[in-house]
Formats: sequence, C-alpha cells, structure tokens
Amino acid sequence: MVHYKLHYFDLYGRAEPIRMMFHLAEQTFEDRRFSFAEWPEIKKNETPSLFLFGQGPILEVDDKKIAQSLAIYRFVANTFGFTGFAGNSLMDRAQMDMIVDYYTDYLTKIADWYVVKAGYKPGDEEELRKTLLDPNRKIFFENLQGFIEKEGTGYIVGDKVSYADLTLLNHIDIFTRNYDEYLHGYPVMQDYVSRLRNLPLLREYLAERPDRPR
Ligand SMILES: N[C@@H](CCC(=O)N[C@@H](CS)C(=O)NCC(=O)O)C(=O)O
Repeated sequence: MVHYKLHYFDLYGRAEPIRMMFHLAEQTFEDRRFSFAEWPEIKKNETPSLFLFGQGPILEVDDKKIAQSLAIYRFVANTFGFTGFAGNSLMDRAQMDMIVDYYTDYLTKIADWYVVKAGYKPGDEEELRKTLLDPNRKIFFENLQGFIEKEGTGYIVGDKVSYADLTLLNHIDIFTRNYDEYLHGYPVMQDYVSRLRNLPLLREYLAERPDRPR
C-alpha cells in the first residue's frame, strides 16, 4: 500500500486542499504539522533532503517527494479522481488548471493586503482593503460567478467536486476568517461555497478538523 506523508505548518494555508482530498478519497495519510517556532531548525536540518526548495508543503509518496502545492494538488487529484469522472476530458482538466492559475494571479495581486491583515507586516489594512483587495475581489468574484452560472452544476468545472473547487473553498474559508464580509455582495459565490461545505464527507471533515486562523 502506498504511504503518503504531508509535511506543512500547523495551518490550513497551502496544504488544506490536499488534506481535504485525502479525506474525500478516504485515504489515510500522515499529517506532519509544525509551528513557526520549530520551522527554522526543521528547514536547516531537512533542506534539501526533504524540503526540496526549503519550503512546505511537501508530499512524500513512499520514497518520492513532491514540492510545490499546485503540483501536489494535481498529483493527488489525478490519483484519486478529483479531476472528474473517468469520462471527463483533458479540456475539463485544462479548465480546472485555468481557474486555479487565475486564482494564484489574484492572490499575487492582493498579497499586500493579506500580509498586513494576517499580521506578517505592518501597514494600513483598511486602506489596502479599499484600494487593493476590494476592486480586485470584485473582478475575481464576478468572473468566477459567471463560470459557476454557466456550468450550472454547482461546481466550477464539470459535474463533480474537483481540486479547483477545493482550492477556492479553502481560500474563501481562510479569507472569511480574516474578513467576515468577504463574500458579501456575491450571492452565487455564497451558494457555491455553502453547497461545497455541505458535501457529505467534506461537511464531516470541516466539522472535525483543527480550527486554524489561516
Ligand atoms: N510556490 C510554493 C510556495 C511555498 C511557500 O511559500 N511556502 C511557505 C508556507 S505557505 C513556506 O514554506 N515558508 C517558509 C519559508 O519560506 O521559509 C508552493 O506553492 O508550494
């Protein structure tokens, strides 16, 4: 049996969609979590033997290691079928990759707000929210709402929960913990997220997982 071990901070962050997929696939895995305080020592001792590029997450699959969260998402998605049922096409996969790549562009644009909000850097959070986050959020959510409505299945692509849905869900989950009006004014996003949260195995996981701010 294949042994999976995930190494990451004790946060949702970039690792949570991986944890969600393992849970939805009912696949056991080792979930090694460490604190910010422990990280410098771990990084010094385990780079590059484990942390190939000196960062997490890392997924160990037996004796192989995968770095880069999106590469891990795609590997786990392809392994467990979260890219859709067997009949789904390479085009569906490209659409999922497109959505996730678009999401990472958005994250890059609004990162200055998030680092201030999360307390990683000093700055005027309210000002950054008004001038940076809100206008970019509007474009991002209006585009996503268009995709969700056009697809008409409750999922962003196809007719089955995919790694793209879980990436968006995790992002929205983290951001609403930091900005409780994050989805206000975006009813299609609200419905979409609440449907995802209520998928049977996911609802159970979300209720039982450790509660983390980020
Ligand atoms: N592009 C990488 C970015 C990885 C990354 O920035 N990891 C952060 C945590 S979210 C990290 O390990 N930071 C600690 C460090 O750089 O020393 C990915 O998607 O995995």
